[in-house]
Amino acid sequence: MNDDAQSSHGRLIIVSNRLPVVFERTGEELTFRPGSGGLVTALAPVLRDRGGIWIGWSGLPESEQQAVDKLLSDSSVASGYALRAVPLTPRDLDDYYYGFANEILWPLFHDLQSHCNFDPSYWEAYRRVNHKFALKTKETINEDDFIWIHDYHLMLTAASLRELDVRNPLGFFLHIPFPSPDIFIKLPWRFQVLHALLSFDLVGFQTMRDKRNFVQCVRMLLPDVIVRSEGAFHIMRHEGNEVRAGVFPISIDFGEFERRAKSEEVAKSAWYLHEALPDRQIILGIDRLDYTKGIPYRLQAYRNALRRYPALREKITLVQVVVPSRADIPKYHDLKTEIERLVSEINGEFTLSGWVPIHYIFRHLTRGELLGYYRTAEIALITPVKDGMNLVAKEYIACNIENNGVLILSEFAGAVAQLHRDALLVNPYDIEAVADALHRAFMMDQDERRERMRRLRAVVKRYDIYRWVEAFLGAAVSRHLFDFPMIAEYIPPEDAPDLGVSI
Ligand code: GDG
Repeated sequence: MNDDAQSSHGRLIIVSNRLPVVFERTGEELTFRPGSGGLVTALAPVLRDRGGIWIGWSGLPESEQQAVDKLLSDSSVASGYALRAVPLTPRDLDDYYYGFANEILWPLFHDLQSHCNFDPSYWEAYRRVNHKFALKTKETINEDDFIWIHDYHLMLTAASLRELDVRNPLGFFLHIPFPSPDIFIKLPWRFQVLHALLSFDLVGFQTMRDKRNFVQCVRMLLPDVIVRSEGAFHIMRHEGNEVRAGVFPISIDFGEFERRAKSEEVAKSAWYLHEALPDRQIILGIDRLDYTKGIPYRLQAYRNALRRYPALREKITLVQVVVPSRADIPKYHDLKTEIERLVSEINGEFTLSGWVPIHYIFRHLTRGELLGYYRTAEIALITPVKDGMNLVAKEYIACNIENNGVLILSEFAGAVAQLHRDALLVNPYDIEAVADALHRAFMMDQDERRERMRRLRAVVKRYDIYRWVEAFLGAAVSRHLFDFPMIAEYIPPEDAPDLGVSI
């Protein structure tokens, strides 16, 4: 164990696939700057106050590892907490990250098993790399540190740590959905993954449905495990270990989004965006390029709305931002081609002089641009076919400081569990229903918009990212079970058949 850590105790060790910083090399000089995600914003103060270390891959090739290690050991004091990099070889990256994580776990856990490539060599790499993360963690920690491991890339790390005789308390949070038993059993390594998850002390999910799926998988595949429920938690006894499973819906730094949305810079950018699209409502879609985000169905729904509701023509504009992602994977390339074909078909069918129905943007927006769109759009159209949470929905709400926006939200986004009362809910596969919701949002009067948005803002403000961190860490250290509020059962709309879905 690390000598310089001996004097401190009870620190927080975060382990995730990537470090929360961006490295930049200019000639001889290697530098890094903090990343901008909500997770790092929320965890940084805790890491600083309590002392802590973040362990993850640097994003750079192995040849840079010495330079990265040197830079990180020199800068640990300046950032208030230390960073430690796990070296990954090009083969690790291909087979563990692109392979097992992105070609198996990502599609399977989003219910898209037909997208999976169950290549056995990926499993070997996944085990090997999870072990590498465990070795780096072991060499970094102190006896009484709490270790919090994040996401689907690292589901075996606790089991490796236990094999390495690490006895520290171990927490895990899954950012993506956990699939139902019918889907999970298709994973050739289902027993190993489930066993490994039972090596943690606390396992956190985004929604009740994810937790329920996990518990059902354990009951079905590992009948020797004793499962009981206690308050909001399920407790599983397995080989002398007791694992608690709970629900912790992740959120955003509401105050920071709201503050920045009110700034002069964002107000100006919002004004210019609308000035360029006068007398019409802006419908905003913002997604990473990913087949889980339901972009082709959304475009078809938009076309359906323009066909069935001619009054919408020239009165609405869809701004669809697609952020490039995982471009090396062929499925993602095909998706981009499909999106661009649909955009050009729809623009070809409906464009009139002075009106283009879809503004398509394929690039990463600056934070200022993103907030400008959030603030100015009258309608957010968020229709993933499956999503762990969907932070874009919460960010849109936080930035809607004029209280005049309408959120159209997929029934299959985790966010629906908290936002279902005041968003317009849609089944993203039902393009006519999404078209109807667009029409309804367009027609909604200001009073109804204000009431709905006011309540949505109150929910996101109350249950922000700080509350999430507090809830997870509270549950991890306390023998008292922490019951996270605001988890609603999702009831499908009255006129829909009862799907028996609870989220
Ligand atoms: C995983 C789960 C879960 C997007 N475009 C731009 C941009 N963004 C930022 C947004 C938001 C983030 O990216 C996307 O967050 P999501 O939650 O929508 O999705 P994933 O990246 O898939 O994340 C997801 C999440 O983990 C947290 O647990 O909600 O379900 O899949 O923060 O603001 N940021 C900038 N320019 C862009 O163009 N600057």
